Amino acid sequence: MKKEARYLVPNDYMADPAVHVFEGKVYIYPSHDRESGIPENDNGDHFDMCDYHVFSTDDVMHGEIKDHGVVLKVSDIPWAGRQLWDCDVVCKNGKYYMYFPLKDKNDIFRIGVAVSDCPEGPFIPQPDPIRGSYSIDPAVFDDGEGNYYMYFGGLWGGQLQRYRNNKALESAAFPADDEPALPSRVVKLSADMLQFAEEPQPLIILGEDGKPLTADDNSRRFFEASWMHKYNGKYYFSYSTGDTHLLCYAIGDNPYGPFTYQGVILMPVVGWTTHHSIVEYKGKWYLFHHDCVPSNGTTWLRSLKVCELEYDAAGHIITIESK
Ligand code: FUB
Repeated sequence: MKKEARYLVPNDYMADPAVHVFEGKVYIYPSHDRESGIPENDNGDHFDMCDYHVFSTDDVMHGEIKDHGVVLKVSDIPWAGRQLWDCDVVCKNGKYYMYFPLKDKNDIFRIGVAVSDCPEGPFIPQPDPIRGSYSIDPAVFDDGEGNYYMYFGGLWGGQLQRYRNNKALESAAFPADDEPALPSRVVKLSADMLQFAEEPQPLIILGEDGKPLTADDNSRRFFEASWMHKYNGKYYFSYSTGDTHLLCYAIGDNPYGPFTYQGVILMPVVGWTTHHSIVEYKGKWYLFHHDCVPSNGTTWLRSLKVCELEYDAAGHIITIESK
């Protein structure tokens, strides 16, 4: 289905939107793309972002998008190396916790936490990354019952292929084509929101045959950009397939899964990466994502977009072809 879409920040390059409703307003936490001059490669070195802005609105399709300015930057973070990629923010007991992936001084992605008293920041970083954290794209889900789960991981430049059972390998290893694909991870956060409460667990996506999707199933297997939302009592895990440029989803009965593959949310857009969040606001559902139309296809200069998202009567997401 073709959907009317809106570019949210036409005067700057913003990507990877994590979006939540806090205090009755929509808050957008994107990556802030920039032209660093670093050549494009499979490690994603050209995505050399160094700060975050926060945006808010009370009318997603037509209202003012307020820019709250820079809320965290690489130079504020004691353990920083480079590359602030996709972040997410969650609220617990009136405090706001921003989770962000960043390469440390050894060029290894870790996940850090920064804290604020309000949704628009600024966010004050903790002195060290989360113990035992690795890879990229943290998305945090509040189950409404006092539990907060982080979903994370990303292949290639996201370094997930360097880990098995939460331990670093001597060197990166991909499964054989007919073996289960590398999974995203899910982990419950500690009561103080600053650490993992348990060992991260693999998030398994099953095909219609009840077997895990295999590594060669490039148009369905997980690549990066985890997101979790709940609809009609079911848990919807959504993600990017990376090199096949789709946003897909799978449904489960609890936050840990397993999840069963359902279909495509968004067909490929202009640009290599695809990344999103799904949020309900004032009775409507929205898909926030990015594309590279305004930068004439420059893959590392992405622009934030939003359109409405709909479900059919059975709870399936109707596939969107962005305009
Ligand atoms: O923005 C850098 C990376 O590109 C993100 O972490 C990925 O999800 C992809 O959008």
